[in-house]
Amino acid sequence: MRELFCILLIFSFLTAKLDAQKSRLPHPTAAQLAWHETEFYLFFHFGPNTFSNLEWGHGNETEDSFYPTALDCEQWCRIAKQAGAKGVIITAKHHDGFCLWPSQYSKHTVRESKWRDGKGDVLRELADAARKHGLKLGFYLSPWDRNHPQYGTPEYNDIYANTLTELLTSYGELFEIWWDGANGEGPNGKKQVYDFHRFEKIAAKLQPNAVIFSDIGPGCRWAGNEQGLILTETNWCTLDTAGFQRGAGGPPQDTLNQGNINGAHWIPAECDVSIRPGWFYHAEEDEKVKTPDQLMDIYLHSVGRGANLILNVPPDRRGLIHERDSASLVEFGRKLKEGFDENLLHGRKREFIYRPCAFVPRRLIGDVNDGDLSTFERVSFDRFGGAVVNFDLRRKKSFNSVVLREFIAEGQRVKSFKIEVKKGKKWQEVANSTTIGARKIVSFPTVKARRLRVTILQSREEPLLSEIELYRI
Ligand code: FUL
Repeated sequence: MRELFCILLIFSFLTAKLDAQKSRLPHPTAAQLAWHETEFYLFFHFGPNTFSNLEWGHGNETEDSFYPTALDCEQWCRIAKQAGAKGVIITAKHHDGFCLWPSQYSKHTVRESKWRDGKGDVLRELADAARKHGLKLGFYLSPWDRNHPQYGTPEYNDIYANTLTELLTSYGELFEIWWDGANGEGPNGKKQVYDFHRFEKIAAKLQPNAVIFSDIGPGCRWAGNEQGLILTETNWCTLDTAGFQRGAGGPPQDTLNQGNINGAHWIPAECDVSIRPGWFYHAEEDEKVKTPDQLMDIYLHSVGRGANLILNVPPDRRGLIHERDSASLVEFGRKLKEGFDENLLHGRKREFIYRPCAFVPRRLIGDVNDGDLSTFERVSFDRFGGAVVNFDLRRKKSFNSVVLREFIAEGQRVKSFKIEVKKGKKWQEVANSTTIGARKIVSFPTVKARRLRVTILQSREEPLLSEIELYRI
């Protein structure tokens, strides 16, 4: 009898594990998983607009107008590191068509300028600095081009394909390629019909580890606003793209912000925002640089809601990050580090959790508080009557934030959850929310308590949690 029981137990554990693996839910590619872990990176809008004080250059700016007097991409990268960013993305070419590298497919580049006697290459300097400082690199290559004589003709698709190929083969490994949705007229007054299908194929072949950003992915999606925010608690990494196009034909902005719960494709949200009102540097905005607290608020409403954050910090006419921006960024980075420094659950035992048995591949079994994103615990709606994880801190501690991470390699599952602390003999709810995804930061007024419990209330399939962390931020 006992043997039969053991066999049945083993069988049920194994089939449950297989169920988890057989899930039909959309899930990220390896490149997207790595992208999720990149979480927060800087955006650099830099080019003729920096010198003409425009946001959208006309395309007829002289090449000589681009003349940074003290360009130092190492300074950009040092500050990015101090801010806690894990990567950098630069406008290799914005809508004005000027190329920050000597592209052989354009006559409107750094090569035609007097800067560094026409021998400069901003992308090379940034790629070298990023590598040196351990930052990932990405390029924004505007499809819209207000300078190129071929724009608005089928030949421009060849030009764009060649330019993309050049970029993707000259500067090492990239983690993201940014396709802006803006599409206006070129010099001949015509709009372009882009051959995005062809461009996607080139990117997939030449940089398989890079994720493509656009309104509809395929790698990641615009979050529907330029404030850098996921506006509600809900953010699904899945999206339906059928019938939609990049730019004006994209999904509605609230859909981009929340995703589609039953969406067919894994296309997670990326929140973009500038540290200043404009995307390019304007001296008159020096007083309007976002404060460290504002940046923290944006972080909590983007990364803290399962999205990635791309924060634009436009270099100035010297080719440096302005003192005001760097001061704000460095202080923000300090707050971030300090706030998430001590995970109060680290090393704490949790109770009432359905542990997978020893027959499940060891590499996938972990504790929800082991700090290892490549492992998970199943938080089953089990014999204890609920999907509950319960922690005993051994003594009362003050805290105000819980971080949850789903094991998204197996899809996004959790629909709602709540967090409670024990006050006397009673459990008291301190927060509740909807989706979790890659990372959810839930903040509440500081409480002092010894026991904490997280209950998954609804889930699309059995919840798989990678981490639960507790902080006082
Ligand atoms: C927009 C562009 O038109 C802006 O100039 C900026 O590059 C922003 C990030 O995307 O669509």
